[in-house]
Amino acid sequence: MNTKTKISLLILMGFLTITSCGKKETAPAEEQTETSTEGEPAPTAAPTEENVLVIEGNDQMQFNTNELKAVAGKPIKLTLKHVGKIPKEAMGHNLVILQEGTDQAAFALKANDAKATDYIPESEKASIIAHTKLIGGGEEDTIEFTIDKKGSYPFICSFPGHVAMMKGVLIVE
Ligand SMILES: [Cu+2]
Repeated sequence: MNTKTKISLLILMGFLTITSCGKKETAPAEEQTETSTEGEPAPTAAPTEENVLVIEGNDQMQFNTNELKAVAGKPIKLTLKHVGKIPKEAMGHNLVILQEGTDQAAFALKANDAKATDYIPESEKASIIAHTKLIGGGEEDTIEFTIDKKGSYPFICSFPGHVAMMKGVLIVE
């Protein structure tokens, strides 16, 4: 007995789907641009300020730098720190900023005789732009002043004998 298996062929009719690509893009013509507001930068924990200077003097009769830099026409805040231990009678330090072209040696000689005014010679006031007070070990002093004219201004410690080692230049740009 032959089992005739009728295989019915299913004719699959493939439908050709014609997809017409008629895309209509309606893009927004205008893009909104946000105008950024000019806000102040977010405050930081330790803001960096211009014209804030710190210089140290020690028991070895030395400043820790011989060059300071500042911007003209803006207040300068300068701090002198005595990081040593010796009292000011024996190892006093100050920082005296002098006019350009001042004869430092001549100034220092006058300063030697000005013990009563902490070695700031009254007769030479015209040559002094600014100065700290005389301090001893562990002390510090901060002064504020402004220099309008760009230039190189010598600074010294006017304690007797110190100018030989304790001197430098403040560059104002
Ligand atoms: Cu000194």
